[in-house]
Amino acid sequence: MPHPLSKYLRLEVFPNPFCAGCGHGILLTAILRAIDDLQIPMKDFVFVSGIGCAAWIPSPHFAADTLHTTHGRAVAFATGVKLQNPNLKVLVVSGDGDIAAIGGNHLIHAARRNTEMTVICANNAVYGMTGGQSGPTTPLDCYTTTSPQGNIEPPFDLCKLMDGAGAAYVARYTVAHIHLLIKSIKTALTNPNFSFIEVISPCPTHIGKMNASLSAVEMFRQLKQDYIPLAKYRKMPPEAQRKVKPVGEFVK
Ligand SMILES: Cc1ncc(C[n+]2csc(CCOP(=O)(O)OP(=O)(O)O)c2C)c(N)n1
Ligand SMILES: [Mg+2]
Repeated sequence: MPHPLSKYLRLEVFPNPFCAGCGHGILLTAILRAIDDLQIPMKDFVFVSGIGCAAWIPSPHFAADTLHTTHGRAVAFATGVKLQNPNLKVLVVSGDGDIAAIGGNHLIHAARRNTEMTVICANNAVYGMTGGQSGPTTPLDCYTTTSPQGNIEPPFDLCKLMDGAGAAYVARYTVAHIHLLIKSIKTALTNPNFSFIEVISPCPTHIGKMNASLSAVEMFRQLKQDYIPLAKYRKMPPEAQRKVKPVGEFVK
């Protein structure tokens, strides 16, 4: 029996390029499930990505119009698409390096201008495709190929950044919160404003290997321990809050 989502895929490009245990494949499925639930035809979408492992989520996998652009410029290309044809649904899917490092300025100004699009940042806390360098969301003390003694730079909280820049919808989930993530993608796709979703996606190949040789399974367990629903998080004492991060809808 064919997979119920296979009608949305270019099956000839499979198997996909993601490493075993990478969260990006789960995010790929979550996006397609949201689109399937909403019954929005693929011809209404343009999917835009930059360069990186996460940029492969829509392109070449989605059987739709996809723009696989240059590193850091996905939101800029997406803005151009939306201006040219406002009837299109524009969905940007790309990595933390792409969206928040080299592409950070495009991101904050699209939020400030309330350009109608959804931006999904697949945050694996590292430049995955280029060999595991630290980036703007790498946690303090985390070992990467460019922080062999532990990362000394504090990471951005992307949701706070987007809130501050004026985004109309801001949420964070992990790939271990799949039902809430699909619901959030549906909310974003039906919101006629700038929407931002940060999706925490484990990278066992770089972060796992460099940090206590965490396996993919252990990294998934850690996601469930470390990311706490917002309502519960708000009731925690400050010392306990410092050890975890909230998931949920921060701006709606
Ligand atoms: C202008 C430019 N600078 C740098 C690169 C090299 N480069 C390609 S992908 C990438 C980082 C990808 O990291 P991220 O966006 O977090 O995606 P991931 O691979 O982690 O999913 C870099 C630095 C490039 N292709 N173009
Ligand atoms: Mg990354």
